Amino acid sequence: MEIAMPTDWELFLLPYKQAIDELKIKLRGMRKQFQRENLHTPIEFVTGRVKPVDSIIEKMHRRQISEDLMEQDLQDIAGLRIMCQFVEDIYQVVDLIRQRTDMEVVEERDYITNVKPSGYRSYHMVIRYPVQTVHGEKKLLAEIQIRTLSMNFWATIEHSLNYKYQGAFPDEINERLKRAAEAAFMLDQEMSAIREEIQEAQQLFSYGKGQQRHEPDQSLEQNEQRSTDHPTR
Ligand code: 0O2
Ligand code: 0O2
Repeated sequence: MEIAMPTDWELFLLPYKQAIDELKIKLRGMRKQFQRENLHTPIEFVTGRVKPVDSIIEKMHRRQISEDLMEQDLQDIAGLRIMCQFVEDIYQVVDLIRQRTDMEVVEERDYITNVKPSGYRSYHMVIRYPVQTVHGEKKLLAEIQIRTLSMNFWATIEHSLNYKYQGAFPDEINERLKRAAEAAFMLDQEMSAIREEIQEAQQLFSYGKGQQRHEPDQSLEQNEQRSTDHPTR
C-alpha cells in the first residue's frame, strides 16, 4: 500500500511541538509546587520530544497506517517522559494526571504490572490535549511514559542496543537484558522498602542547606537551578 504523507512536516508538527513545550512546563510546575510546599516530589525530572519524521514514516509503514488515520493511530507523535524515584511515586503521578482538567486520559497501559516480554517496565498514559492555534483549538494525542530512574536506565540502554541489533538480539544478550531488567526492578523494590528513611534523609538534606545559607528561598532556587543543569532535564 502506498502511504500518503503530509507535504509540510514542519507545519504539521508545529502543534505537537507546542503541546510538548506546554506540557513540559505544566509537569515541571507540579515538581516545583511540591518543592515549594516542602513535600516529597513524586517527579524527579521531565523530558519530552516530538517523534522524528523518519521514525513517524517508519512506524506508519510498519503498521500500515494511512495519512488520514495517522493522528489517531500514532499516539506518540508527542512523547513525554516523567522520571520518579520510587515505584509508588509513579502511581501518585498517574492519579495527579487523571485529576487534571486541562487534559483527558484516553488510554492507560501498565507495563509495571504487565511487564513486556523484553523486560520493559513503565506506565504509559495517552492523553488528549487541546492546543490553541491561530485557526482555533486542535485536540491532539500525546503519550506520557512514567517510570523510575532504574526503569529508565534499563530502557535507555536496551533502546540503544536495539538500534545496533534491530531488535534481533543474540540469545545471550537477550537473557542478560532480561536479568538486568529484574535486577533493576529489585533495586526499585529495595529502595521502596526503605523509602520513608530515604525521604526523611532527603528532607533533612534540603533543610540543612537552607540553614547553612540562612536564606531558605535562595537555597530552593539553587536546588531548582541544579535540576535544570542536569543534561537530561
Ligand atoms: P535521543 O538520542 O533522541 O534519545 P529543555 O526543555 O530545554 O529542558 P529539551 O532540549 O527540549 O530540554 O529536551 P528534553 O525535554 O530534556 O528531552 C529530550 C530527550 O527526551 C530526548 O533525548 C529523548 O530521548 C527523551 N524523550 C523524552 N520523552 C520521550 C519519549 O516519549 N520517547 C522517546 N523516545 N524519547 C523521549 P535526546 O537528547 O533527543 O536524545
Ligand atoms: P521511540 O520514540 O523510539 O521510543 P509499538 O511502538 O507498536 O511497539 P505501541 O502499542 O505503539 O507499541 O505502544 P507501547 O508499546 O505502549 O509503547 C511504545 C513505546 O514504549 C516505544 O516507543 C518505547 O518508547 C517504549 N517501549 C515499549 N517497549 C519497549 C521495550 O521493550 N524497550 C524499550 N527500551 N522501550 C520500549 P517507540 O515506538 O519505540 O518509539
